[in-house]
Amino acid sequence: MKDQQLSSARVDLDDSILTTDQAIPVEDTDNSLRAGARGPTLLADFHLREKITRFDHERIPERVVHARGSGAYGWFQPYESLRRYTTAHFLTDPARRTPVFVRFSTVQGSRGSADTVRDVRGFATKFYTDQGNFDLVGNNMPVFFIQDGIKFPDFVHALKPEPQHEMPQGASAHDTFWDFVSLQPETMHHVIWLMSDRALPRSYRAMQGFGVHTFRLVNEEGEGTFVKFHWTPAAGVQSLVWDEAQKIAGKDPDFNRRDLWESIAAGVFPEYELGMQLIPESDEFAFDFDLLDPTKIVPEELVPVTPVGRMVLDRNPDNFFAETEQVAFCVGNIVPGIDFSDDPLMQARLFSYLDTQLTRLGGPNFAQLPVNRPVAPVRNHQQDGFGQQQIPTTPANYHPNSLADGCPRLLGGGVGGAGRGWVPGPTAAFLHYPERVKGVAHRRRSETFADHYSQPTLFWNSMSGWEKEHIIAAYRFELGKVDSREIRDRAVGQLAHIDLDLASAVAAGIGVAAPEKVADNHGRSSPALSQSNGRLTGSTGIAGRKVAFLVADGVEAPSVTVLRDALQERGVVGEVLGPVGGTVQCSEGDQLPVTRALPTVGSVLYDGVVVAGGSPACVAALASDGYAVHFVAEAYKHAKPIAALGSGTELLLAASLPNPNTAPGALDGVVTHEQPGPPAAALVEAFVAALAAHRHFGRPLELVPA
Ligand code: HDD
Repeated sequence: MKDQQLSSARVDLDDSILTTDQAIPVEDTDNSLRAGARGPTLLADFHLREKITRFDHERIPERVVHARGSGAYGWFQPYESLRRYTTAHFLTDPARRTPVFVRFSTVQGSRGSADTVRDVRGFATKFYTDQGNFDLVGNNMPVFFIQDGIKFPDFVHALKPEPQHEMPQGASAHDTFWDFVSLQPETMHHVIWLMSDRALPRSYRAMQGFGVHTFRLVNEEGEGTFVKFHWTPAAGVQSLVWDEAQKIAGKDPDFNRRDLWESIAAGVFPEYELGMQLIPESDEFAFDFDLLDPTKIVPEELVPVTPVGRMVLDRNPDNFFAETEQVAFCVGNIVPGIDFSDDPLMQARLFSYLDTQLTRLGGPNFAQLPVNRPVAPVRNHQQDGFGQQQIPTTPANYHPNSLADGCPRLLGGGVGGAGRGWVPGPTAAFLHYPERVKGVAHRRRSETFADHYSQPTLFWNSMSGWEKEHIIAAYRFELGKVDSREIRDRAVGQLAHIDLDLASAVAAGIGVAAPEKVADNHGRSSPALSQSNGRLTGSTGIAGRKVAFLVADGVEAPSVTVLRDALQERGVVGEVLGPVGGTVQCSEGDQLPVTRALPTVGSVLYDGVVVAGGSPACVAALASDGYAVHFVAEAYKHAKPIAALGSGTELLLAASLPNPNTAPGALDGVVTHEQPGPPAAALVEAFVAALAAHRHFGRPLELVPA
């Protein structure tokens, strides 16, 4: 190989020396070459020209959707062999760990937009399998807005910032989005998911992922089984509340990105279970919806999710651009043993992803970039193009050939094998599932795709009281930002097909007339869809959560350290917040380091708050500090766990929390320990349990000012 010869000729000078791209050592990179100290700059300065040219060309086009993202490496391992269903090695060998790269993203905003906007989250996984790359390019919601890919440009144009002024950024709360969706009722199911708290994940570690489409698994006998892919986070599914999400967008626009990065750096590895809903081909028409329709779920009560394996993300990328930005997912990247179904949305995606990478990454050789490179060897007759990284040496760049001894040859020998029908066997080349296809060519949608409302109603019926309240508030917020009265009316008219109470509640909040009844609610529900039913609380406890300890001069050190150590043992990060940075004076005489000053943070950046006990001066200082009082009141309003120790309980009074004697539920998720000194073991356990529950919506939150 020529490139091996070249690399053996390489000279390794001191590798700390700054060089040009041509490896010429540089003597000065701070001053351009000038004729005299105050004279003109000379064109001969090749270092200046190269440096500026490289800078001018640093940006590549951002993704047309999902521009804002963060990624991580890890591995996937199946629990046991799925050989009964598939020949894909990464699913059939329980001893094998397959490397993965995952990129999480928002959809609407550009690369610099905030993380915590109301949006769908992308959940794209590249499996580097020994049979080639498999890209499972999914979202954190199990359905999609449209049924046919030909509508994607219309949908995305309507969703993105409006063309005349490029507003709003990272938000669907504007006229064009609601204009489109209210005219296109197939969007209603995904829109109600978007209005739910699923659109506000607390962390990428704490959200589900879905392949959305129905795929096919294919086994050694060539038998197909329909499959829906599910990722379930071991940390449980947790969401922010809307007020909090908006504030975080200002206080820390990188909130989800930072959480992913810091968790992995701290060894709290995001973990997900892969599950499958497996449906025999014979059941293709067993449902009252079409399996090929991507606006539908298969309710778990009809087909349970079978856990099949585990994915752990344990390594941050070294360089954001080289890896997270240049990663190129293509839904057409598929391995033997998995195949597509005829979902018309998927068919358009098969074209779109490869096409988009050509523009984004500047040509056809993007699969040679390190993050995209398969771990399995690549051999073919592709050649040339922008950015070719390899130096092919074969004299025969075509097939068939005799000059290169027929290489690379087809698996199965080419005769009677590949291309001639199904060749059974675990090492077979990729063969498309031999589906029988018959039909008239026409631009029509199947009538089995026509019911746009039953499943949004199913979703609505499955929500708990607080989830419904949040959904109504979200519709009110979004439609409240829509200027056109006609669009608001039409959107409410669509909601009336889902549920009259929902439509009436939204109408009352946005100043449009209550809608007429147009349909009966079918009354069915799918409990698995609710975030509050305990099924999605996860298995890895509270690791990775963040708790604030509020302190001032006079604090009793053990009232911080005992609880903080207990939380740290469970992987929780405890930060000490004081009125100013530096340290606070403890009542015992020592200094306690302050992690951050209160004015630089906010309760929205934490999962829970502990008010430490201390001297009367300590609690007086906190109670007269507007930041501390607001911190506690806001954490309470956002239904977060609160612990108050010793005299710290007085800060709860200063924050005007509802009175437990008159307001039932006022102490939901609030634990107190009135005695001075370190917290008792029972308080520690009670606070850990309150943190594990994540939010406490049993509180009378309507009594707390916004
Ligand atoms: Fe898409 C990116 C998910 C429908 C066209 N899509 C993209 C990403 C995710 C999804 C997670 C970001 C991947 C990354 O991190 O780089 N898209 C989905 C899901 C869909 C879906 C779950 C429906 C089930 N997408 C869809 C359709 C089309 C596209 C119907 C076009 C016909 N999507 C694209 C794209 C993007 C993309 C334009 C933008 C950048 C890229 O591909 O690499 O090709």
